[in-house]
Amino acid sequence: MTHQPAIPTLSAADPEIAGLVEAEATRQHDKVRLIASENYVSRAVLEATGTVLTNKYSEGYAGRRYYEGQQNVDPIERLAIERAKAVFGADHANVQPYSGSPANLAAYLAFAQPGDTILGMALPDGGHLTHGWSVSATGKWFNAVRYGVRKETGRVDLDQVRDLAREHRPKLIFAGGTAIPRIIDFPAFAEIAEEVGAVLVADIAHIAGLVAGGAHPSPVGHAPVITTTTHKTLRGPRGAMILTDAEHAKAVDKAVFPGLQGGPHNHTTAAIAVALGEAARPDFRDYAHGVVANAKALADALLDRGYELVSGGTDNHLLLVDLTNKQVGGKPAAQALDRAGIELNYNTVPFDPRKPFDPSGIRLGTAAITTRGLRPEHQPAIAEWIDRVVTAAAREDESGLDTVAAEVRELLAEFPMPGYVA
Ligand code: DSN
Repeated sequence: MTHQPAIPTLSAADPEIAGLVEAEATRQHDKVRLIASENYVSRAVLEATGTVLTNKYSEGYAGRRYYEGQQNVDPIERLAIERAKAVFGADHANVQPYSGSPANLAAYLAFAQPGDTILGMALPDGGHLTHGWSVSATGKWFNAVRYGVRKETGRVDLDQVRDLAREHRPKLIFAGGTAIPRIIDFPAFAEIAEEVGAVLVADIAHIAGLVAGGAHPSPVGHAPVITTTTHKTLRGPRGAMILTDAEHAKAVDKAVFPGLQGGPHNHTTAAIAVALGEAARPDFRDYAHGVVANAKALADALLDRGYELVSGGTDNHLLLVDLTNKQVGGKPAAQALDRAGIELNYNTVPFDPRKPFDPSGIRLGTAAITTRGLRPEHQPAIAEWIDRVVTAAAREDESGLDTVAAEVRELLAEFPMPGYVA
């Protein structure tokens, strides 16, 4: 038994599922987890997600529900809301969106009509599917115009954002994405949105924990609508929130329920409240700054080994590595790294000549390894492992991967994982 909290009843009732859960706990323990959107939640958050709150329906909002029996759920949701408002300094919070994509859909439903023009970051440049990419409902049901990054700098091209906004007069402008290694200039986006009369939606899913911990500038006061998942750098359960100013609160609440969703997932709401309680503590500020320090140290160590980073480095938790000069695609590199105990994802890089399913890059993030307790002095070793494996992948040589995996396990054995006991 390795999973914590222990799962003896599940093991007896359904050994097949329990075995896979145990194996996943071990897998998460034994790998350097560098997927930029993942983390390790605390044991308190894990416990909250596994409670009887999952049995309860609560359509509506606290004090205005469509089902009886909300004596405990109402205060839980109110606590989550109050903690979200306090952590981020927002006027209003809705903690019911099931995840990041539904949270973004709520912004569309609240402030645009099908066929309206919206402006978002192109997916291959670092945006998200729900910022209007063609295969997403948001790209099919809205007239999506897309901005990107400058080729010379790899940074968001704010001149292009302004030009496109002036030309197309979008209803919504999305700032944020999934592969942006640099600080997002929320005041600049706000100025553009104000000029063209658009609602600025800051999607801070990746950086929410950094914002909460003071390691990235906050969009509050610049973007009237802020969407975020709760499970990335914020280190909560899988879920989402929308923060708004007072003016946009009612429309967002109506869009989430009854516009898009039925009953909120109350066990998730409780776990979000627990995670926000953790994010309000002073040690979370150390965590957020530690995430950035680790990312910068990993970036420096990879640059020293001749790796090309989009934008030349990082300001946050995330690195985007272009492997073109290493003569290997992102996918075979990511697969070899996973076999060697280093888990990340292959990713397009801006202006990628290769296909999204076989792109030129890999994306790395330091949220999970920082939770685990790794520090900047550990990053050169991680970069050295990455280099050994990428070099081997370029030669299609698998012989050294098990050795790297063993070295990874040896290092990680010193760093306890919440949710696992050896
Ligand atoms: N899947 C998330 C990520 O990895 O960034 C975005 O939805």
